[in-house]
Amino acid sequence: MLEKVLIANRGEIALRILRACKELGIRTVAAHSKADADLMHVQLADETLCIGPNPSNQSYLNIPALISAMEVSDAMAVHPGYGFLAENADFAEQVEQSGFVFIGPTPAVIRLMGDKVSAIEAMRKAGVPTVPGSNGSLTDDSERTYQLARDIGYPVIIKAAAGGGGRGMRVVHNEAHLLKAVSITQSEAKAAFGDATVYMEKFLENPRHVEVQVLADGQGNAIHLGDRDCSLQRRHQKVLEEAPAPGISESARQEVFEACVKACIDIGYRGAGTFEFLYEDGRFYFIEMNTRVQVEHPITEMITGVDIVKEQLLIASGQPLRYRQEDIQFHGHAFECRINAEDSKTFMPSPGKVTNYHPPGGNGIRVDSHLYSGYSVPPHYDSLIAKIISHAPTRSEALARMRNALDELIIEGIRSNIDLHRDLVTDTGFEQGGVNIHYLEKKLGL
Ligand code: MV4
Repeated sequence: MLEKVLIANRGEIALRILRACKELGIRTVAAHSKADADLMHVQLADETLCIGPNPSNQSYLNIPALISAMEVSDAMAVHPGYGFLAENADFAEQVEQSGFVFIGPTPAVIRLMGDKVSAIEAMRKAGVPTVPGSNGSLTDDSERTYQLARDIGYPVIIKAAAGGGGRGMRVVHNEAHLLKAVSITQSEAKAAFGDATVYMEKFLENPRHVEVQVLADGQGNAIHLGDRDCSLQRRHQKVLEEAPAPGISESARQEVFEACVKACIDIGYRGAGTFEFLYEDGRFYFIEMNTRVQVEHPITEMITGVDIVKEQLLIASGQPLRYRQEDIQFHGHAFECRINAEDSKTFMPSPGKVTNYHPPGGNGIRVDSHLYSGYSVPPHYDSLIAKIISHAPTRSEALARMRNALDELIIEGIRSNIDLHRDLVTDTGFEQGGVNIHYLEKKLGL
């Protein structure tokens, strides 16, 4: 078992990781920036280390500072959480080369999935359904590019191989705009990621974002924990998620689940991971794999009873997966509202002191948050301050519990997007279930 883990993150996920460590009797080291000394998990950790000044590139993204912190504190392993260095293969590699454990997949697998062209190729080989596309990167042979787009059929989308999460993409509606779009995406990709490689896919006009959670031990065992619908998003930021994804046939989902599990075995996956799909007209199309724990993991925990972060720690300690697929039973429905320190209407960040905080409670309500009355939300990092999670036997009951929870929630002193969530959970389209990725932006008039 890992004896001491360094938490290389902040906010609610750092607290989430700390709680899982404590449950397993693992000692914790909170590595934090100067501004973050008063974070909840820093106060609860066995040891704390300030790793640098406030800007994240000098603290939470500072690889030498984190490795030094592991050496100084004699931590055996590092949990990267999400964001920051969680999907940085170079960080994972340096952690391993320094003799420590990176809680996540191997550097090679992070790299394979970080390059979207190689990720899609690996998935296609494993039998995971992908979007019709270039099956590889585009070349400078413009005739071939034209022919590819004709074969795929317009509209097509040009994406950066090093992109992902909505960065570095361009939709093309006809031949006249194709080559220009390719060259612009290439130069943007080169500037943003240092890699000009791009690929082409059929552009799906009205898909849903449905993702599949997996766990694997890197020893030949892998399971899935079902799916989540994350279609309610604004500018590629998820706002409200649910599990399972509503209105998808049991046969379609079982087929995709089995393909994901097989792919995990094929690529030697280790740890928690998420397969992202677009879902349209009854079909799944793989787009990306996330090689980290995700913000929305609690809704899967609620419907499966599996503690995903605890399993990450057990897997990293070298234990074989302690669940087989038949051990996993799905119970009910769960929602997650992401509460951000931002204005409900303008989405402007609203850092500052929380003068009064009252979290909701009751049957089937979980709150993952580092907030406390008197805490100051710093301006340097992302604005997620709380996740309100509801669970109940049916979708409509889970939604009713969420409405109550949002009514009870009080956060004063800063602005938050609670009112946006109150609006969403009473939206008739959302209540019906199965809205697509454009629904929220259309509702907001964007
Ligand atoms: C697409 C697509 C339509 N067709 N790919 C955006 C984020 C990145 N993960 C992939 N994205 C998309 N890829 C094809 N072939 C539409 C999107 C997309 C999107 C996807 C998921 C959730 C929200 C989105 C919002 C806009 C566009």
